[in-house]
Amino acid sequence: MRLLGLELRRVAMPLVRPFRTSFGTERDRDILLVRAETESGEGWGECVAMAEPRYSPEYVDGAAHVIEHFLAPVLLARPSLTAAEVAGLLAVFEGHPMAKAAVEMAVLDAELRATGVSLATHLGAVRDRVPAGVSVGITDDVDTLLEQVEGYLAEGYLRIKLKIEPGLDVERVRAVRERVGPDVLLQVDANAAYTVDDGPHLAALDEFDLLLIEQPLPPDDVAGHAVLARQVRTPICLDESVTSARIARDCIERGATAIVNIKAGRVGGYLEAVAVHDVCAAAGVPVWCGGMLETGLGRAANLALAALPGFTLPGDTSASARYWATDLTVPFVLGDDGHLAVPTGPGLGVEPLSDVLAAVTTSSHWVR
Ligand code: NPQ
Ligand code: MG
Repeated sequence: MRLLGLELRRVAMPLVRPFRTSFGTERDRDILLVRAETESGEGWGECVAMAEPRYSPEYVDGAAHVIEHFLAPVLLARPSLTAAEVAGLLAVFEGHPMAKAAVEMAVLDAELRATGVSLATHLGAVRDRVPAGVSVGITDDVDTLLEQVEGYLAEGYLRIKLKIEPGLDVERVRAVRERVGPDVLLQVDANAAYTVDDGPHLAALDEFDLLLIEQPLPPDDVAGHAVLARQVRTPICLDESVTSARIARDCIERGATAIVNIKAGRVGGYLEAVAVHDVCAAAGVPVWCGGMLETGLGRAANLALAALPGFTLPGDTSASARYWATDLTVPFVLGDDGHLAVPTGPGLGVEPLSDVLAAVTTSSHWVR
């Protein structure tokens, strides 16, 4: 098919509650959506870059700029294009995985909608529903944290992830574990807030029977994670460090990670995300699907990915209501069993609701 244009559309979405991590507090999302216009119909992509370069070097204005000036021209110059070719064509540019992933997602959605195939089927899904976990931000005090955790458990979430940082870690986890009891699946995410010298301190988390400790050290400290893995009994799970299938294999071989968080935006697209899944499956390493506070578009794609066979742990794929009072798509709702249904329609299986899209759009720019 031929790509005729890419629409770069910005939407402003208020979060239902502030989300604090070790790198900052988010109150609203300023999200870049990419609409691919092709000869055979349109497709949607969502860029997971934040407004500021805190989680990774990418940020939303930068992503829009690199798409407009570098990525789009390469794809628009092709007389015909398939989604499978996008990553290879864009590989001439260094970095910018979230921008590349958003463009590939839009082309892939257009292609699959044109052929009537769901993203889940295309990626190799083996499930029609996935267990829902939830990521709980750092709170001002312990009581608020316990209240939020109990609220999510009452809603039916099957796994709780607590954001931690130095000083707000061991005692917070102790309080939650004491409150929820031994059977609740519990894990923590440090977003790179510690150093390799914190090994003995992080080993104090071992007594709380956590599923994993996510990304304790900076993304480039693979060696440090391998050292840490020998000092703590709780499995280390890398997020920020894993930027490709090749690096996933390297981190596993070096003993730096026993479990992997997969986010398509971080690795340059859903097709590379499948490659990360395959590397981990071959090594016997469990994976789960991360989240980046996506709208229903990115949420739909994450559910398709999370339905692959190697995703044996509940992910950060939560219901729409975890983040939004009004989602951009038909909302994803938690079933009584704490699962979310994998979309079955062509492509993403969802599209923006036109009235909501119009209400939240702050700008639109076509690149042709
Ligand atoms: C993580 N996500 O696993 C990320 C971090 C994160 C659900 O914990 C705006 C956009 C705010 C992306 C805050 C979860 C964000 C963001 C946190 C990602 O590390
Ligand atoms: Mg993380």
